[in-house]
Amino acid sequence: MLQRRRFIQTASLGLSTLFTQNLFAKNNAVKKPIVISTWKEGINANKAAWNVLRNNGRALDAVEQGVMVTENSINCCVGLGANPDRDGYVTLDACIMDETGNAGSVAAIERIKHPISVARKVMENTPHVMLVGEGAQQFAVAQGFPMEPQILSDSARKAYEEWLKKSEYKPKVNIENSGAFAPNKLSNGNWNHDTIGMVAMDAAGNLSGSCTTSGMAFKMHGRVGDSPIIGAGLYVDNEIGAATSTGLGEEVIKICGTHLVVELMRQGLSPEAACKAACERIVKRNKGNVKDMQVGFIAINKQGEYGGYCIQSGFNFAVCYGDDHNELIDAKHLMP
Ligand code: SD4
Repeated sequence: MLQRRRFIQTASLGLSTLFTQNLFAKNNAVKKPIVISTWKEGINANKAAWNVLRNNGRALDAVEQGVMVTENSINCCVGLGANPDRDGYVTLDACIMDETGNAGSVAAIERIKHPISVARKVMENTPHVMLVGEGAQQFAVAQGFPMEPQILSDSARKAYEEWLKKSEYKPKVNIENSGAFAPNKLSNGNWNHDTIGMVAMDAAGNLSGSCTTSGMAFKMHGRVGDSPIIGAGLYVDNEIGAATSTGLGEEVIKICGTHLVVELMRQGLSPEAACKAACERIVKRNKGNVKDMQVGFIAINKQGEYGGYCIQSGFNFAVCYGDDHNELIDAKHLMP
């Protein structure tokens, strides 16, 4: 009798363990490490981040080194080669956040090649979160970053000269540029973008994120968008997930976009559903008048699930995980 009871106990224990393990495998198959980033430039940025992650590196190092590739790229409008503001100055914004919830940010910084690394120094070496303009530049120099010459890249100079003819500031969907011409169109026909946002989870299961941009081309001097704002362009909560954004920054700031995405994931939404809900919030706030407005969000959660969503078609993001799998995915969009 005793033996039979013990058998039943063991059998039921076995079954429930098996059941839990199956459920775990199905619902909680943690995909890590993993890195995702905005736009096509994300593919190259992911490669650098992946080098860190696949060698058991820290997500924070991965997201810094990943977006530095884009800041360095001459063919991309993220770093110093980017289009200037309406007064002819290239001003850059960036922020970074680690697994402990620490954050650093710089805005409207000029003549510094890697704003993302300055943002990291703000996080690690100051009691502050954000430095702007001249103060950010002074800090960067004090930390050993060289001041680069104040010159526009060839493509930026041409675009600026063209823009000056009409001097119209009118953001265009998926171009983040101004006027009827499209100076960000590359010779290979692809669009170029002025922001990269990246979020990653390392092998230890820790999350971090980064975002860096030249902001909207031909913006007012001093204008700062969502990208360096913690909770707008980037948010990381190591218990839940991480999100970043791109597109018309003013709209992202008004809904605290990435903080919203992470909080929606906390309530149980998948990364894609959370990104979609944040896009819907923008559309609703604008009473559906979003014809000329693009915003895209991407996110990962603690289970290593990822997703993205945007308002208009045309936004894509790069996802890298597993066996060096690095793929560009077209985000689903709200508007037809
Ligand atoms: C900004 N969100 O400054 C940025 C622009 C952007 O691709 O994402 N461009 O508003």
